[in-house]
Amino acid sequence: MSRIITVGAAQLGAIQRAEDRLSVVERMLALMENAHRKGVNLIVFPELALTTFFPRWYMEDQDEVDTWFESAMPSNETQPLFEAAKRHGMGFHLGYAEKIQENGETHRYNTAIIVDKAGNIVGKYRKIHLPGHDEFDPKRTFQHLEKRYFEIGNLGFNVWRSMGGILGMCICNDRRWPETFRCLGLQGVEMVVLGYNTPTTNSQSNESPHLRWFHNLLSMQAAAYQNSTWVVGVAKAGNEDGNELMGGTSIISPNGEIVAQCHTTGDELVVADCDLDDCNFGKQTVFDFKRHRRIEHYGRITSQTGVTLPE
Ligand code: CDV
Repeated sequence: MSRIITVGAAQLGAIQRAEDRLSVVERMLALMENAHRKGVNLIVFPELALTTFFPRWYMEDQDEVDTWFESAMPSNETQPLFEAAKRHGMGFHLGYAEKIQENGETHRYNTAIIVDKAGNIVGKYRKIHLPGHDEFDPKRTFQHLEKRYFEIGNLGFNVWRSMGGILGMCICNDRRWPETFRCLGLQGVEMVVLGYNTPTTNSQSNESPHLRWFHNLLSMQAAAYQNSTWVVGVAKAGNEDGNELMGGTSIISPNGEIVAQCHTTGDELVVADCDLDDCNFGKQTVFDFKRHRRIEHYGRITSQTGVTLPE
């Protein structure tokens, strides 16, 4: 039986601070409609897809911060996405800011979900590698306050059997960490879906946009190859209130090759037929973990965070 998932990587262009969720959901529905015409089974939207990338704004008033969070999923505004999934028989991946009550306490996470073609949430991931800082930093040309607004994800790196394969998730900065993908690879992942909001410039250096683009692809392509998995990385791109976010949305094969890529910084859909059986060769040969991994020499990876220098 064929195990092809026709994936739509649905890049979103800029969302200004003043734009509301309804107008963003309208744009997402248009991308779903377009994807449906192209036979897409799974459409992937970016990190924090429903609003502007609000962690660039320093806020002290928690009520104001909370206006950027979803306290229900689906909500009134996002329900149409779930209905479109059912109508089109198309799964989707969505990143959003999650506010949740657990054991009588309020928690806030940078979250992503996989919704199946029946409109059911089948997987949830909460971002683990939160970048940035938690207080206003006057030395930066712009802020990146994820550590202020979100807690570290508490669900670990999981995979789910869905759409005929084994799917995994991570979010933006997680893609730069090989540990992320190896945890998923060790569960046999065949497709990792992820969204990102990556500024075109570095707020702390004069790193070139070219280098930023290169690091984005380098991380995802290496991860795909080293775990023999499809990787679908989807950007929120464009100029949000004067702040540039890079595009580069890509669908990457288990060989690490880019098979489809967006070339604008606006709303754009690229589609690829991803055969999950293409993962088999790498998983059975050079990256057959059971035969080749040498865990007796990997202790530092889980026992140490910072660098220990030699004497
Ligand atoms: N949203 C992100 O996680 N962005 C980071 C930036 C801060 C470098 C990223 O890794 O792309």
